[in-house]
Amino acid sequence: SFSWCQAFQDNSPKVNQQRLEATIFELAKFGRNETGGTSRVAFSQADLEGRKYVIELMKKTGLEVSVDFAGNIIGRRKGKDPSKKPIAFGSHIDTVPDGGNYDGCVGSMSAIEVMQTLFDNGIETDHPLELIIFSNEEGGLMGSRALAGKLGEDALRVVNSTGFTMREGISILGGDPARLKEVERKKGDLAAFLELHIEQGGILDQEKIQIGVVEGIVGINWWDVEIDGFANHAGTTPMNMRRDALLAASEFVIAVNEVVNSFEGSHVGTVGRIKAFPGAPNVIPGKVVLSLEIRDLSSEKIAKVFEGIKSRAEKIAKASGTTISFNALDATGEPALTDSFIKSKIAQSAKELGLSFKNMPSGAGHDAQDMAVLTPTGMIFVPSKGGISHSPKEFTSAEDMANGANVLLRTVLTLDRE
Ligand code: HGY
Ligand code: MN
Ligand code: MN
Ligand code: MN
Repeated sequence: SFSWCQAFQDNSPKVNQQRLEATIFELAKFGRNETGGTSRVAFSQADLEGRKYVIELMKKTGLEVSVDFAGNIIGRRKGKDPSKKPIAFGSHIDTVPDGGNYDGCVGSMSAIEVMQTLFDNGIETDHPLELIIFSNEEGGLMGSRALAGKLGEDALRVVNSTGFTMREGISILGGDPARLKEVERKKGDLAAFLELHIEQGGILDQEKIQIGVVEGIVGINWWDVEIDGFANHAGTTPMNMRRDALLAASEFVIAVNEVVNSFEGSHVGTVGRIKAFPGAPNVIPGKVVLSLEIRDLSSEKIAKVFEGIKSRAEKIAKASGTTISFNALDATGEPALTDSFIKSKIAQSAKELGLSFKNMPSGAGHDAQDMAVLTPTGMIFVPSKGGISHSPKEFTSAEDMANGANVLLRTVLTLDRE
């Protein structure tokens, strides 16, 4: 076929698969846990050590490396034409608690591998290139929101599982929360942004397709939910005289699932964290705090599902003698579409490399959704075995990673010639 022929004759530079895989394994050592996965939550010691490793690796590829005031690691490479805007690409290396070794890491280490390949082959691009390792992606797209000018006071108060607020975390990473204005990029500052990422779903793996061309990225909304009842003696308070916050919370969790299922569409909703107070076997829980997350490609749909959940919550509160309140967190991304021209260049690159590909949405959030506000943006997906992610069982083969990195490299070089 045409594409096979192209691939056969193609002698463009390729990434080094073994070297890429080795850096993925090396990075996984920072925060490795007994499950074989990684806990490298942003602001943790493991995060700091992983970042140090990545900075050294970036320097070896000839990049000029710095950490911006939001804690993003930035690597710059000069272009032949300094009047051209930089082509940027990258991802994140922080993980969820008990996460895997591939989410964010594949895109980050592949971006470094692309720079190394350019270096090894003595390739100079016309455009300057910029490699970005975004800070605290999992705790609320912190680094990319800072670049997009969306990291306000409310966001800086948001806490991740290390217990640090973003404000504290930024200082821990060597940034400065008082100088975030200075990291903001303007529309048109960059020529393009590209992010390679594992799919985190099972479509590519199931359909045996090598590359996903991302069409859109879901918006995510988070709320802290507080349920207030009355803490009382668990032995002396009769069952019909209780205002048990955890009992109301149990109904709430089920209601979230029912409401989400009652709407047509591919939106999802999750209660992922719950804590009861005071938290003793012989005390009726007087207070519960839990998390609520809703995702969809449409903000209106998210709002509609939330209204449904809120009205169910009112009924539960009334029947249980509790109050249920919602506090919207400023720590998430808006839905975003990728750029159609960049999409076509990713597809073309995959085709020229003889790789199978398909267009698909992203159900996971990504820094790319904030970058899309600033510059034409594209995303490349590679398969996740069994569709597992945010889990130590996350896996992507070295070959699939290298395929993705080669598509990234080729797309960068194609955009550079435009
Ligand atoms: O949660 C997400 O979708 C992303 O992995 N941060
Ligand atoms: Mn993730
Ligand atoms: Mn990710
Ligand atoms: Mn007592």
